[in-house]
Amino acid sequence: MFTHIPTRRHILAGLTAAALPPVTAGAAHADAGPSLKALAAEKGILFGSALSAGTMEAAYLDILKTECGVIVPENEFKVYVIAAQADRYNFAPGDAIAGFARDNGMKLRGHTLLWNKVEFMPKWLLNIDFGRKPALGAERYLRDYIKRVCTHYGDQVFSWDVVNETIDPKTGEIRDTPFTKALGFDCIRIAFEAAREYAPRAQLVYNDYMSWEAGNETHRKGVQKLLEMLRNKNVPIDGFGIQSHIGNDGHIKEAQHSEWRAFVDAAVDMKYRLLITEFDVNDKDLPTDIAARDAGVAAAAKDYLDLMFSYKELDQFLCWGMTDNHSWLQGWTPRADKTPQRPTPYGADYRPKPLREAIAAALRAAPKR
Ligand code: 9MR
Repeated sequence: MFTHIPTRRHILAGLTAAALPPVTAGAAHADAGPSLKALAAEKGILFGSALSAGTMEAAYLDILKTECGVIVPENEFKVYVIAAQADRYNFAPGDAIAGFARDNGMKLRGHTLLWNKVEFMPKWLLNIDFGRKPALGAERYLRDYIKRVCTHYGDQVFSWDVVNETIDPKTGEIRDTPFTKALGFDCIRIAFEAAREYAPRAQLVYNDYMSWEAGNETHRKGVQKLLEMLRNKNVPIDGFGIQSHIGNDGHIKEAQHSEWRAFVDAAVDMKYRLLITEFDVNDKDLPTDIAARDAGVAAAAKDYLDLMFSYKELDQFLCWGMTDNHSWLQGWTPRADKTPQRPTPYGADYRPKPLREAIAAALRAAPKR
């Protein structure tokens, strides 16, 4: 089971940051011109990043304060943190992040009310007994969980990833979980309805990681079918979160532009707002050489963001972390050459990289929404 603190990567990240000379955010931004949030705001886009409770150190927070208008807790609103124990809700890690956002005048996204994937549910929930009438029991549990989480954060969370990753990329079907066993598709409907009831002013989003690369066809098809079902059944939903972990399997050269456009067009035709919720660039298939690698990452990002920003329905853009040392990819998909990944706008030295400039350039080129 994955936990929010403290992973090997966080420990390594801490060591790396500690070993480096202190860099003030001002120095890091001196040549960078306007902040990413300012560039984005000019185009009607809200820019921000994920933040994890394990990485709340001052120099990192300075970058977030300078660059970001919105924060999303990377892990702290997940059920395996909030309800790690069946009989005790733990909001403390999430509250730390929410407090940081509030204290610094940043908006807050919520991720996620139903991550409908067994790998990310606490053990006790996997073995839960929903009683003699499992459909009723499961609905009661789900509604009560969503009620507690939504009312705890109230209007501070202006946008919720209500359901995350419920489509199995291999089959294109809804994944098997204790909730789908008891309720089938209805668990998705119930999650959105409960979110509408208990977070009535929040934007409600379906979030998933199907990407534009080859090999994602079944995943895209399954997600499109789900988006259609949600509309056909009048489920209360506003937005479609496209995670955008590009280079997912290290295939950033095999983007399928026209298939991707058709997929995004279909969501737009169904009147979904669009969000990039978790942007980063996996550099696994790029060379060891830093300059060549950073150029490859920047080029892939510019290509992708130019296409995505052409959709005026897209008005939120969040990175999944702002510095390489705090990226989940370090531990998740290590490079064959064992050098650290370089997937985010800032290096482990907290200085901006070519990816930051590529993001800035894409924002400058984006049409106003
Ligand atoms: O970045 C997150 C990592 O720290 C966690 O260990 C992992 C499991 O909870 O989740 C990662 O974030 C995922 C996000 O919640 C959903 N989309 C994919 C993200 C990267 O795996």
